[in-house]
Amino acid sequence: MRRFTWVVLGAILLSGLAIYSSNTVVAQGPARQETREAHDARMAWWRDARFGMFVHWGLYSELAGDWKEYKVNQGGAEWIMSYANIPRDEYRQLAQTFNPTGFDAAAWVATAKNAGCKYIVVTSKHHEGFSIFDASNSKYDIVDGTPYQKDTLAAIADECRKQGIHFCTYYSIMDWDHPSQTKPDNAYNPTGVIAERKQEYVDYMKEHLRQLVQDYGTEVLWFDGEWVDWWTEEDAQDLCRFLWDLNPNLIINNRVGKGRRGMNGFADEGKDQEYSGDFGTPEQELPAMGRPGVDWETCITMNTTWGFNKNDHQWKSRETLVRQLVDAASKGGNYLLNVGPTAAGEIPPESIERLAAMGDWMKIYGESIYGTTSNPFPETPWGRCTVKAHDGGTTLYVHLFGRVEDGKLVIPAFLGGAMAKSAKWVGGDAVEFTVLDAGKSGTEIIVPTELPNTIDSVIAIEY
Ligand code: JFZ
Repeated sequence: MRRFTWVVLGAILLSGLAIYSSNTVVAQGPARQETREAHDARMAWWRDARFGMFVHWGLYSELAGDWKEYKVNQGGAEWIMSYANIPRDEYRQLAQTFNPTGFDAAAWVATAKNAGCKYIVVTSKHHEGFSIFDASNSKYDIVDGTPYQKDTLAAIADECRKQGIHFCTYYSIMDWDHPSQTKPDNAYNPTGVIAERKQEYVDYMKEHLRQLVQDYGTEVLWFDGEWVDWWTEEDAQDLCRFLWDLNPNLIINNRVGKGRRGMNGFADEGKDQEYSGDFGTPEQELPAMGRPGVDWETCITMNTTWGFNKNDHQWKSRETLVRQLVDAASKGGNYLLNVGPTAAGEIPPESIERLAAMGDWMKIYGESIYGTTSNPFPETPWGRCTVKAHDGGTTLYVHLFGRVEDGKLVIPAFLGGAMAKSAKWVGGDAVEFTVLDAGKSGTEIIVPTELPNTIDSVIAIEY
């Protein structure tokens, strides 16, 4: 009997230790205690994906940058309600003519998929307050408030599942339409809240979000507009608990909470884990480097606007876009590239062309992006590096953005001086290489002056 008791006590003690040691709290904020292992499992598909398509689409798409005399020449055309100070009642009229007869969910999803995107993030409700899904508690939505009457978000969600791409939604906490929200005199940002009506609005949001999670099956909730003064970190934690009760696998960005400090998208150095959210959200910039242990995704526009703007012709080149994606991956982050469809429901041709070009590149070089981890070297003068560990060893992807001087490239020692076993162009032939000092001094690669790809040529070195 005594022996048995000791065995039981020992077992309890050991399992307690095991739980304690694996019970690292990771970067999803105080609302959730999660072991490193469980957290990694929840984030796995998203980390492997590396490339997503952002869609900004709402009533602002109809204005396309113009309201009477007012013109948005640069920047977010989806802000026109605030910029031009359009009264709520007048803005609401836009719903009556919102009729995207050219909308084709299958085409949108195929465009993303052919570009190499593994997920889509669609605005379900932007700051304007109009829902492009069938909101159960509002008539100001695409089904009940427009001549179109069809649920575009449901169609996109279905197509995503059909075509095998992850369906995710954007949701704005700031709302320029809801009667609980007070408007400052000059414009709508940031709205205040009538104190006695805050709970009513939070419940209103929660019902939207419940629908997005349970009825539409969103896999990521991409919050925004969290900078309104009345929204607190405690509110965010309550909301996260509510959402994770509905779906424990849900991934939530850090704009749900109050940690983010401006466009760099992170909390103050070392503080990310003290705030809600699974990943940091830099906007319109590639961070100089990643943050160890903190997931992140940068969102970028192809011209200067998120919502469609017919006045905006400042398109980034294909080369810039591909290299930004490579840059993000090399720093351990995701790249979320935006399109702003027209009121007719069409993705602009300039965006289609660029996504197609990215797809051409990704079809050959995708293996150097998906499922990779960040660059291991302090400097990469030739371009960028990504890494992929696999069963037989480790692949180092050397991304060349341009010609290599003297045609010789020395890759520094890797994995503590491992020997390179082989080297080849991704999508091509073997590459000549010399292992220096049995790997302790790295690997020398002979690079021809003509590179196989003008945007980014990639050499895969096996270790
Ligand atoms: C926000 C939105 O306002 C914008 O319309 C778009 O949806 C974008 C993806 O997100 O833009 C922001 C958010 C925060 C800052 C700047 C722009 N900020 O903190 O400086």
